[in-house]
Amino acid sequence: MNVKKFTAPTSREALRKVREALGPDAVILSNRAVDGAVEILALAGDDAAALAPHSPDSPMSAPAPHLELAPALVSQPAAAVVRATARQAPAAPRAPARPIAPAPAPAAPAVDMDRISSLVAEAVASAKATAAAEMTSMMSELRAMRGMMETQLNELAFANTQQREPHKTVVLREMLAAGFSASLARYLTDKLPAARDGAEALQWMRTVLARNINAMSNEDALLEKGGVFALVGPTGVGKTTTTAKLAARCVMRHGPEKLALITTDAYRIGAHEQLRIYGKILGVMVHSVKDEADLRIALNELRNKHTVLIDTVGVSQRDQMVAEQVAMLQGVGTDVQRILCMNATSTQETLSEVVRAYQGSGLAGAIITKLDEAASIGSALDVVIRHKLRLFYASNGQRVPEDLHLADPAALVGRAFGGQSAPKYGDAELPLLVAGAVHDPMLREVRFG
Ligand SMILES: Nc1nc2c(ncn2[C@@H]2O[C@H](COP(=O)(O)OP(=O)(O)O)[C@@H](O)[C@H]2O)c(=O)[nH]1
Ligand SMILES: [Mg+2]
Repeated sequence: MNVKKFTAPTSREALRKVREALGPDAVILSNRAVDGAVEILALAGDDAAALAPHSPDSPMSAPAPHLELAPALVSQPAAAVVRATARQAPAAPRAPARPIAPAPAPAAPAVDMDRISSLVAEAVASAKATAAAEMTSMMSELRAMRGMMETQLNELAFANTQQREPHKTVVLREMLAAGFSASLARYLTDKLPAARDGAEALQWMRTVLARNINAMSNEDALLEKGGVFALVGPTGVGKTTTTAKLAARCVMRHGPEKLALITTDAYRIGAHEQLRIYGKILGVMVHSVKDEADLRIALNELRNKHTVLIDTVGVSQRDQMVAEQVAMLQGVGTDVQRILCMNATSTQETLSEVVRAYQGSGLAGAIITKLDEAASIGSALDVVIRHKLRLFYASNGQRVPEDLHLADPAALVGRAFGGQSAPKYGDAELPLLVAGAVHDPMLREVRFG
C-alpha cells in the first residue's frame, strides 16, 4: 500500500496529478488547503481494494460509488471533495501528515466510472421520486389532519356556544329539522342578535329567511308583461303540468288567441299528447319542435303572440343534454326566459346540482313543485335563498289549474317550520351536524335588515 501526496495550486490540478500518477481508480484519502495550495493524499485503486477483506455478500462487495471525480464535483471547493471522499473512506485519517492506518472499511474495487455515474444518477433519481411521493402523501395527511382539527374545533366551539347562548341552539335545531343546510343554519345562528328567548330568536330567523326569498309579489309581472317562457328541469318535476296551469292563467286573462304553446318533447312517444290535450281544452295551438332550427321557425311564426310557453323535454341534470338544451334555448335569437321547476321533495344537494346544471347565462326564475308531497321544504327554500332565484310560483298538487299559487315567502317559511314530520335532533348531535358545515361564500349575500 502506498499513500501518495499531491500538491497543486487548485483542486482540479491536484486531482489531475492524482489521476496521472495513480490512474482513474485512485482513492482520495484527504483533500485540504495548505498554505494557499491544495494537498491531496491518495491511494492507488488496487491498494485500496486490498485494504479491507470482505465477504462476497457484504455491502462492500457491491460496486462502491467511486471517487467522485466528475467535473462538477472537481470544480467545487475542496471541502466538498473531502466530504465525498470521507463517505468512501470513513476511517481516513484526519491528520494526513501521520502515517495512514489501514482503513478498515471501505475499499472500492476497481470500478468503471460510467457505471458509477449512472448508478449515482439512478440513486439520485429514485431518491427524488421517493421524496416527492413522500411529500405528496405527507401533504394529504396534513390536509386530512387539518380538516379533522377544524371539525373538532368547530364542534368544541359550538358545544361552548350551546351552553352560553342556548337560543342559537334552538334556531339551529329548528332549521336543521326543517331541512335547511347546516351551512345556512350555522351562518344565521352566527349572526343571531341577542334575543330574550328562543321564541324571539326563532322569529328573527324566520323573518330573515322570508326576506331572503326573492318572490314575485304580483303575477302581473309575468302575465301582463308576457314574453317567451320555457319551463325546464329534470324529468317528472311537473313541467308539463305547470305549463298547463300557467297556460290556463294566461287564457283566463287574455283569451286563447294571445297564447301559444310549444313542446320540445318530440322524442318520447305520447310525450306531447298530454300538452296537446290541455291545449285542446284551452283552445290553444300546440306546436311541436325537434331542434333549434325548428324552434327558431316556430318562435318567428309566433312573434305576434303575447305569451309563448315552451314545455321542454325533461333532462337529468347529470346529462350532457342539459347543456345542449340550455344552449338551444339561449341561441334561438328570441329572448327565451327559462323557468326552472324544482321538485320540493328533492334533497338540497340534488337541487343545487339541478340549479347549477340549468343555470346557463341565468334563469329568469323558479317554480317549486310538489310542495304537497314534501315532508320538509327547507332544502328547496335553502337553494332558492342560496342561488337567489326569483321564485314565481309554488305548485302543491296535480290539479290544473287550481294547484298553482304565487310564492309567498312568509307562508313558505311558515310551512317549512309547521307540522314537522322531519326528525328532530338532540342537543348532543347538533355540534356534530354543524361542525362539518363548510362555509359557503354564496351565503355572504344573505340580507339581515
Ligand atoms: N303531488 C303533485 N304532483 C304533481 C305536481 N306537479 C306535477 N305533478 C305530477 O307529477 C307527475 C309528472 O308531472 P309532469 O308535468 O308530467 O312532469 P314533467 O316530466 O316535468 O313534464 C304527474 O303525475 C303530475 O300530475 C304537484 O305539484 N304535486
Ligand atoms: Mg313533460
